[in-house]
Amino acid sequence: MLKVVSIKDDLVSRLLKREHRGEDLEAGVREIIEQVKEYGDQGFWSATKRFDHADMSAAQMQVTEDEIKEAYAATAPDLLESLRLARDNISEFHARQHFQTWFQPGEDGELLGQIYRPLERVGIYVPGGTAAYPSSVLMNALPAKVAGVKEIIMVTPPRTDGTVLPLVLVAAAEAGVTKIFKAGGVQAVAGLAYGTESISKVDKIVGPGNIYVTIAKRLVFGLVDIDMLAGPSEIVIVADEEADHVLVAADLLSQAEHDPMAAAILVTPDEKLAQSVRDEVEKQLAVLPRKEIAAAAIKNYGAAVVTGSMQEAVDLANQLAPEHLELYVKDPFSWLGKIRNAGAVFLGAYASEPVGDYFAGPNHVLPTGGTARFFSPLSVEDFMKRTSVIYTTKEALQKWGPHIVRLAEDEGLDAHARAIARRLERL
Ligand code: HSO
Ligand code: ZN
Repeated sequence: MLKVVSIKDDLVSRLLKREHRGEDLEAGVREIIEQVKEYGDQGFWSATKRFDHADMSAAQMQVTEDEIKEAYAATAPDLLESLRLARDNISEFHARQHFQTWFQPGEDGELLGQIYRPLERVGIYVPGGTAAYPSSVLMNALPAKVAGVKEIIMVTPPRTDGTVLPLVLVAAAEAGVTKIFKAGGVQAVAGLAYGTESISKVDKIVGPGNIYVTIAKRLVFGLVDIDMLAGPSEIVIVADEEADHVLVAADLLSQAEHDPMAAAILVTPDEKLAQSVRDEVEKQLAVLPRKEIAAAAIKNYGAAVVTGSMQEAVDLANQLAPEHLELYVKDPFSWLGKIRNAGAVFLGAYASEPVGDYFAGPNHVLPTGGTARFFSPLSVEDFMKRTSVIYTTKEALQKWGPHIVRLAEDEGLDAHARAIARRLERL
């Protein structure tokens, strides 16, 4: 049952601390990473056998052209059409994300600037089981493609019969993924980070996974880059008396069905709305195929928080810093400027959260667990790196040199100072 509480309730403090770092699981994860690091493919196979219960040879692990063809054949034409339209919207949105290579000449002819270049090779993790989402394949691979990444390697755990969900393969092909390996879990992350005989080492690993995958990403960070540490999905809906309680309940459940630890929170100054949403959630839950997962989420991180005003509701939303924030209110644009922390904001009665999950174009890989305070949605820039450029002329060095010498000597770094001083002597 969705709990209706006041903003002062203890539940609200618990909602504000939704952390899922899993430090207690770290030792076990480290052990698997070490195994792959030390034994390469060999370590990899034994972990795959142990955790995915799939016994495959190296040759069977990489998805073949034939398997992709079979996946297309198994896909209904209208489903393929929807997937392609989603792909086009996502590509178009990401193509608008600007980042700039620039050069600025100075008054003494010096030239300063920065150059953006795509990463060479990236790894995309796609979860298996009930979280194998073709939409996430598009969301992770397309920004990499737009950035100009040459090699996109996807890993995804096989089902026990050694196959992968056909639409996951089709989405990968549609998004331009280069290679697909049927591998998942910590071992797949380690394989991508260290490289094995069959998997090439990548520069960055993106994509959500379970807590073990997330810990593995955190542990290999530095050796490779990672996107962010994704936790269970979250939705916060700020609604006023204008909102339709049936639709609010439906949107809460849309994220609750992802994970028993997903957060689904209504924040409203209207107590009557809170109560009717609570009753409606019960009603809709009863007929939801994934009702067990959704009911667990509602129990763990579900709430309808009643505030004293709209301003107080928006303040709480900022503190919660949710992955998804719906502003289901009279004049959503008048509140937009007041939203400081959210992965994605959905405005108005029609911008239901799944519009963003599947289709509109913005990325659905978003910061969770309050990390929207400092993380941003996955973007093209995540697949690029910057290099600074410095060209100095004689005239510029003449002006800058004495300052550099002074600063270097102060730090006790005489070789630095002399590298400059020797040049100044020659001028
Ligand atoms: N809401 C999830 C993404 C997703 N939803 C995939 C449906 N499929 C995390 O933002
Ligand atoms: Zn979703």
